[in-house]
Amino acid sequence: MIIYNINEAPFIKEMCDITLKLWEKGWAERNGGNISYLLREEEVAPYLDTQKVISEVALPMPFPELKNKIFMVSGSGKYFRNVIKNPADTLIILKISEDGKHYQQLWGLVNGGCPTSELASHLKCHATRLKHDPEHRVILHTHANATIAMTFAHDLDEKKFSKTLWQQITECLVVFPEGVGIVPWMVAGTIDLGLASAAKMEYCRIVIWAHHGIMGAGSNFDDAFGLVETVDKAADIYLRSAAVGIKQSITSAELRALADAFNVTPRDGIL
Ligand code: 2HA
Ligand code: ZN
Repeated sequence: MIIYNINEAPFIKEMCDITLKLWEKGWAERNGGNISYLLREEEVAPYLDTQKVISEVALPMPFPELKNKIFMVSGSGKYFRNVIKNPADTLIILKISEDGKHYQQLWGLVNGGCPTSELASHLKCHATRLKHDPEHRVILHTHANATIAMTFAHDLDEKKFSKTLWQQITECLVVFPEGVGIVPWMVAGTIDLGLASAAKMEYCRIVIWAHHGIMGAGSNFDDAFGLVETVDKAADIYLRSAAVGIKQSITSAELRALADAFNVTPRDGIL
């Protein structure tokens, strides 16, 4: 039974908050970026009749592992800075059908439209992260400035890239000991980009799309956003120091000592 106004729902407020923050960071120009948030039936039910399907649309590929799961997703072409002004116009709540081949619209996109063009990437990444982490819930893609810039200036070998990031701020290794995944430049919005990203998410929660942006995964928005902002800050420091000339750095031995002290295991083959 619906008892509350959905605009008051914590998950809507969280989405409004994060989209505005991403825009304020300068990482979500125009319609740049997209987010999807796995919702639990019991948190949606007080606000929405989850059995009432507005429309059913074929997915670009089947996702049987996500059947009956409910996601809130940003709309294609929608601007992050406008989400807070009109969540029902800019977001959609959808459910994956029993056969995993369709999404069922339950709410949102009241003025028409469809979920993000990167839906295949989001769903594939959710499916992959859920295999590794039952608490996983958020996939966030944004056009983080320094991260994008670093993909022009640094070798794209992801092990070298990860090590450079770890060397920028002492705590990076502790925040993302698995390092980052990197996919080469690919056409945006394609299934291939989704499959390549999800393959990286088998072993890390951050995937950098060369010359495009970053994808972060997490159990909540703080978690996913925290990862992305840590990577982007490290990239920013790298660019600043590289611009004036790097004279010294944190060594591999120092990073190993840090890993021991914080009881984290750096991804093999990086240090
Ligand atoms: O939504 O960021 O990658 C626009 C994009 C596509
Ligand atoms: Zn993008």
